[in-house]
Amino acid sequence: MNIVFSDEQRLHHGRGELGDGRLMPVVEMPRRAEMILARAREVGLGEVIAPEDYGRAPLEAVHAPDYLDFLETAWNDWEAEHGGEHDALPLIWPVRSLRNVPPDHIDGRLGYYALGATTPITAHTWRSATASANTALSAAALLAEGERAAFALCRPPGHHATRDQLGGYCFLNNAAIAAEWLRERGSARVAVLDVDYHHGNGTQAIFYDRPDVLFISTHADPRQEFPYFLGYSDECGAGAGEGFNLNLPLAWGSDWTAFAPALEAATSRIADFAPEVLVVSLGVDTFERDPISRFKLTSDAFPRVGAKLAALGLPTLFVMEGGYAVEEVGVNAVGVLTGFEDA
Ligand code: Q9C
Ligand code: ZN
Repeated sequence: MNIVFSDEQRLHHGRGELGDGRLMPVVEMPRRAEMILARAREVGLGEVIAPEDYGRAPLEAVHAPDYLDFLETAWNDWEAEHGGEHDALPLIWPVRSLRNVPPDHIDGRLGYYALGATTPITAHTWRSATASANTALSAAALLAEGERAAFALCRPPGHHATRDQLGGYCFLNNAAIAAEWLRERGSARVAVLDVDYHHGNGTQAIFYDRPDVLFISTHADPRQEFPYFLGYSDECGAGAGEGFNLNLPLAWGSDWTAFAPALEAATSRIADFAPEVLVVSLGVDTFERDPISRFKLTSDAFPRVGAKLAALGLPTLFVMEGGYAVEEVGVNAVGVLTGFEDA
C-alpha cells in the first residue's frame, strides 16, 4: 500500500511537555515519523507520496472556525507576549466553577482551546498540523480512487483533538477529517476503529450523535489512564447516534490474551455495521516497552492486528496516531500494515 507523508510534518518539535510536576522532554518527536518511514521503505511497503493541499473546507467540516483561527495565530500571539524562547502551554482552564468563554489574552485562550498541558505549540505547529491533516486527506483520496488500502503517516497525531480543543499531542483530528471527507465524497457509512493505547476522545466526541459514522475504541481504562474523563464503556452515542459508539476499555497490564477478544468484539461490530470504508486510528503505544503506556503487546502482535483487520475485506485507511518507543515504532507500525497485506 502507498504511504502519504510530507516533509512539513517534521517541523513541529516541542521543547517540553508538563508531566510528573515538571517540564519533561517530549515523546511525540519527529524521529518517530523517520523511523516509520525508514521501516516502510525497508520492507518495500509502497510508494511514498507527498500530500495535496485540501485547503480549509475539510478542516472546517470537523473543527470550529474560531479554533482553527486560534491554532493558526497562537504562536504569533504567544511570541508577542512571552517571546519565542519557550513553547506555548496552557495553565488555566474553564473548569466547572468558571465560565466557558474565550478571553482575549493568549494565556486565557490557550486554556480555552486546550484540554491538557502536555501539548506544546511551537513556531511550526500550524504548518505541521495542517500538513498532517492533508496527509490523511490525500490517503483517503487514494481509497476514493479505488485503492484497497493506504497509509497516512500522520504526525502530529490527531485523535485527542476535539471540534475546538487540542490535547494529548494532537491539534487537528486527522482520522475524523478523513472520515468526514469520505462521507461527503459518497461513502454512506464509515467505521472508525481506534486501536491506540489511549481513548480517542476527540473522534468519539466529533461523531457522538451520528449514526453514519461508527466509532469504536480499544484503550487503557480511563479510570487509570489519560484522557481520564472520557472512554468509559457506558458511552454508547447520543440521539440518532445512539448505538454507534463502542468503547472497549482494558486494564493496565493487558497483553495479547486480553487485547485479542476486544479486537474481535470491535471487528464483529464493524461487520454488522457494514461500512463502505474503514478508517483505523493506528497507535502502537500498546507495545510492552512504550515509555508512557502500560499494555504488554509484543512486536509479533501487530501483524496479527493487521491480519484481523484485513479479514473484514473493507477498503481501509490507516491513520498514524501514537507510539513512543522510538526504536521500535517503525517495526510495530509497519508490522500492522504488512500483517494486513499478507493476510
Ligand atoms: N507523562 C497519543 O498517543 N499524557 N497521545 C502523557 C506522560 C498524554 C498520548 C503523560 C498522552 C497523550 C496520540
Ligand atoms: Zn496514544
